[in-house]
Amino acid sequence: MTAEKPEIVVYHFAPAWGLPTCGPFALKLLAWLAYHRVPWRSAVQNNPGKGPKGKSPWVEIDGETIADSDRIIAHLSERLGLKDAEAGLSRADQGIALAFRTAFEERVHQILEYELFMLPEGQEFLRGFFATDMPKPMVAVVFPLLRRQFAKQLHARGITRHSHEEIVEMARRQFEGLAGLLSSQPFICGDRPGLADFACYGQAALMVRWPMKTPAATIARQIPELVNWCDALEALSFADVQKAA
Ligand SMILES: N[C@@H](CCC(=O)N[C@@H](CS)C(=O)NCC(=O)O)C(=O)O
Repeated sequence: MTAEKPEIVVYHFAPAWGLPTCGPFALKLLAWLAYHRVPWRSAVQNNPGKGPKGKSPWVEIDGETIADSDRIIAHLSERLGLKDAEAGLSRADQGIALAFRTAFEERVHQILEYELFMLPEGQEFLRGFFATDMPKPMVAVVFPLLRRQFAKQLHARGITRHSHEEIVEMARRQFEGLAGLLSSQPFICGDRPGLADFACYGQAALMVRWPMKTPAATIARQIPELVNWCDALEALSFADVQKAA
């Protein structure tokens, strides 16, 4: 294991809503890097198709390309000898943290994409977002195709087999579950944020911070534990962040 600082370039969706990216898995990774004061260079890339797994984010580390936020974090933790707060938990609590973060990411990511691609407020944001990369007449052609692709994907993944009210209820349960974990300690992993915090933060913070009045995001913003936890994690990570040039 070497403690030498690698050259890291992170390919991620563009910033939005005061956050360094509007991609949930990229936000998890950037918050983790910033918290551990690992310098990185930002490369905005709004087309996930350019990455090796067709998903955002991915990184180049000393010229080697690695995709998937969990794999990137595992690689860098090993290489830089970084110990996660989860390592201090009992084996049983490590299992619970892993189960919670995996379920939260899978479920809330679907809800987040549902609000962005299926609801009018989200669609309006996305049209504007794509217009920063392509001429408006092209957005008018590309966006409906993309929306159709996501509609199929969300149906295949299961979320849109539920009614709108059922989806909103699922969001409420996820956010209240997280708030429950945060009711007796500042972070899911205890006094310090760990992998479960960064993973859940990536999904939840976008909804807490975006100004759109979509129903799941509105619920998230009304839960004080969630908002305070986002504030605390951001203060530890993004305040005084050391980026590579
Ligand atoms: N397991 C991956 C998930 C990455 C992911 O799903 N990224 C989404 C953006 S939030 C994506 O690129 N979606 C594009 C698509 O599915 O076409 C990770 O942790 O990095």
